Amino acid sequence: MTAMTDILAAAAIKEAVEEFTAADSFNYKKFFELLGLKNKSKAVLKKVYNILDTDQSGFLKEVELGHMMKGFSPEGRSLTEKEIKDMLADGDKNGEGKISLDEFITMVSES
Ligand SMILES: [Ca+2]
Repeated sequence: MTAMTDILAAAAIKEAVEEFTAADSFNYKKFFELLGLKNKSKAVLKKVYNILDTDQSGFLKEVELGHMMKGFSPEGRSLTEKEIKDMLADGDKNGEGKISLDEFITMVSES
């Protein structure tokens, strides 16, 4: 199984996770930027997405979005309800309540 540290620099993951330790401080655009996701290929972003999609449903649901930071590092905290809602409000373009791979790639490209 692929680990995030096989895809992204461990130092970048550490920096990104440490940036948002305070509740309600999470900003996915800045988080993705710090992780260095923006210049990654779609194939690499798909690998990242598949790791975050823990139940392999093909979508990132609220519970998986809540574990966004934990998905990158065990040091990451759970996101708050507000942070999850804010991320969905921005990233869930078709309003189905979950993030598809295409929406995730768009979120990264807009970061
Ligand atoms: Ca899922």
